[in-house]
This record gives sequence, structure tokens and C-alpha cells, in this order.
Amino acid sequence: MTELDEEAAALQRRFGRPGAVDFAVSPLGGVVIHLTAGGATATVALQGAQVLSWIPQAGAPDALWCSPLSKLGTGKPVRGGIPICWPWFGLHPFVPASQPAHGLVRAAPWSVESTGTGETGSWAVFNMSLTPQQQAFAGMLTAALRVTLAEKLTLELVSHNAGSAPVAISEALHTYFAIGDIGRVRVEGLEGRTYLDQLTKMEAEQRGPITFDRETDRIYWDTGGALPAIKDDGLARSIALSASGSKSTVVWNPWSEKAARLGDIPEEGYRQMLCVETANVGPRNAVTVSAGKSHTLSCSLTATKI
Ligand code: TA6
Repeated sequence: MTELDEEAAALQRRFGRPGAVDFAVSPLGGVVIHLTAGGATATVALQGAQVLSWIPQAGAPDALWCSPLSKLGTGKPVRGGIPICWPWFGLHPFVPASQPAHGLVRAAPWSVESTGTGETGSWAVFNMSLTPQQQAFAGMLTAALRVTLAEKLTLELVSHNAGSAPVAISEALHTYFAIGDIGRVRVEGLEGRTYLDQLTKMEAEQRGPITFDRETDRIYWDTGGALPAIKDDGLARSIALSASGSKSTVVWNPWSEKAARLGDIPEEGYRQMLCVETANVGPRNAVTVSAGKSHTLSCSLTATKI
């Protein structure tokens, strides 16, 4: 048995619920949890507490896109699934050059706190604590992520401030959705909202559904209460996002040139992926967590045929 096999077996003995919560070694080279509920399945890597796959109904195609060029255990986040951007989104607000983009935890090892299965589905809770060095500039923060699989896939990211002073955070459930083709998909539900175009640094109002014919990188502000949905004519599928504790929604497709520069998206791979991210993006939509308090960012995903 390899070290990973032994780690998976030990976690299975402690947290496994055979047929509902099962630990295994992924072909990507790390320990994962397979959640099963009804005909749905989801796979979550301990690295980054990153959801890598979500089959919403038996026989349905994966609703999440994951690059075939990514591996676990490389020190880099897997390109795909649902990376956890925390405790900042994008570049660090104060020391951008010295810190990784999208925070400290999307490629770090999280620990399993608890698992279970029952009428509400199958679930796992992961914990993350910052190192003392990280706390020195990020604050006395801890994070917990609960992934629940039932008819929906629900993620709840709880930020706790264990310090004695308030801490401002920004964050995103940076979801890569699998789509038939970027030219045959639209995002509804953000009409009339104001967004920042990250490419032009200009703000504009969304008119009609969002469609795609070029690199698109937009932060939609103040989207609390919005119900964005991806309408995918290629796969004849609709994926609805229902969020809470979220004031921003990020919509991103790298298109061909940026995808080539990123280096971990196969040629033409950008056509089968679309990010619609449940977030709180600073400074406008940053969240201040008071001393001793917590904040929860959550999103429930529902996939239906159209
Ligand atoms: O969420 C959109 C975005 O901020 C884009 O600007 C792009 O950088 C993307 O995230 C991916 O970032 P990554 O660090 O994973 O390459």
C-alpha cells in the first residue's frame, strides 16, 4: 500500500459511511471523498477541499469541468471543479506581489472534521487553519467548508474570526461548470446588474442574458438575491445557482489566448467551460468579520434538463 492508500484507508475507518461517504486515492494523485446520494455523486479532494466532480443524476454528464492537464499534489490548484478562493479574491489587497492570487487555501491540505448521510443527503465538513505566519497578515481566521450532496449540491464556507479585531475578507466559490459549447450558452438572472469588466476596468450595466464571443471576466456587484442560471443549449441543461451570504457574482471565460497562456487548459478546452462564481469581492463587496464572529458564504447548485 502506498502512503496515499494508507491515508485513505485510515480516513475510511474513521469517517467512512460505505456507499455514501467513501475515501479513495484519485487518479489525479491525492485522497478524495466520494459522496453518493440517490443517483447523484460528487468527488471532493482533501487538497483545497476542492469539489472536482458532480454528477447530478445517474447517467448525467459531469456538471463540473476539470482540466485533464491538472494533478493533485503539485503545489498548484487543480484547474476546475470548485476552488475555494479565501481569505482574498484575486490579488492580495495590500501585498499583491508577495502573496498568491485567490488566497491561501485552494491548494493547501484541509482536514476532515466530520461526515454523515441521511435524509438531507451525504455530507462532509472540512477545516482549515492559517499558519501563524499567515495569521500575521491575514488575521486570526479559520475556515470550514461543508459539502452536502442531495438533489442539489450545496457548499457552505464558514469564516471564523478567532482574533480580537475585525478582519475584512473577500472570497469565492470559483466554480468551473461543464458546458456543451461556449457559443451555445447564456447566463440569465443578472440582467440590470452593474458589473466591473476586469479587462477594461470599466463598469457597465448588464443588458439581457450574458452571452460569450471573447474573453469575458466580469465582477457583478451587489447580486444578493439574484438567481443566476446557466442555460446550456449544447447539453440541453440548465444549472441554477442559489446563494446566500454573497454580494458578488463573477463570470469568467478565458477564451483561446488567455487559455493558452494559462497552460493548464487543453487546446479548445475553453469552449467546454464557464465559471460563474458565488463570491464576495472587495473592496466594494468585501465582508468584515467581527472579533469572535463568523460569516457563511453558501451556494446550492441545481441541474435540470431543458
Ligand atoms: O475568477 C476570474 C479570475 O479572477 C480571472 O481573472 C482569472 O485569473 C481566473 O480567476 C483564474 O485565476 P487562476 O489564479 O486560477 O488562474
